[in-house]
Amino acid sequence: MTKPLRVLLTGFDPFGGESLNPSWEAVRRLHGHILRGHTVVAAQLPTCFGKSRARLQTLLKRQAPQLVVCVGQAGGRSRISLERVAINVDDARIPDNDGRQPVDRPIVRGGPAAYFSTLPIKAQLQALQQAGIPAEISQTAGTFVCNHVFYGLMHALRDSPQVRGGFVHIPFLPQQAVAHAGAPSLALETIVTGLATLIDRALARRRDMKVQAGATH
Ligand code: PCA
Repeated sequence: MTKPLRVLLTGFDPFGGESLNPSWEAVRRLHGHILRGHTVVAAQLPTCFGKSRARLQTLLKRQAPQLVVCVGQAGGRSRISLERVAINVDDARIPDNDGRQPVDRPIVRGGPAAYFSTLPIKAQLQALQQAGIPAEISQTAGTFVCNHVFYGLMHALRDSPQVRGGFVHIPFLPQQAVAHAGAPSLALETIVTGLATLIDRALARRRDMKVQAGATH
């Protein structure tokens, strides 16, 4: 039997007084979609240090995906942000959804200072721009739960170079921006199309990689 091809796409539950999280609203709309022969599995992570990473580990084991894209809300940003790097520190400005607020704590004791995303972020940026969707490369995913999950993901994938993974931050939805004067927002449909576009680009690159690998043998 051939292995099922899967993309794991995660979003978070609401935090910081919001009634929704655009990351979950967007990823759940892609659940079950087939992209380049891969079934998208959307799952929600709690906005909690520790628990979020544990849930992600379980999902990685259960789904054995070929590609993993974790998505989170970055209120105040105006574009889809393709994160370049995850750093080994938890440093929370506000409590998480369990009331925990770690300060200057390593995520993995003795782990590397940082991991790079293994998503083709420059190719994805280009694809998003060509589709008319505002996007950017971001050099920091912060030090809250999103960076925690991103670092946990890349640590979990460190010995699985065939599985690509990374993190994407998205702006508020327009209905959230109503309560935040001056905050930029993106429509849900734009974000959903953006995520599908960047997943498609990453899967196209996987095929390129395989063709290249095949050519050298
Ligand atoms: N954004 C937070 C955590 C959950 C989310 O959606 C962050 O940027 O860390």
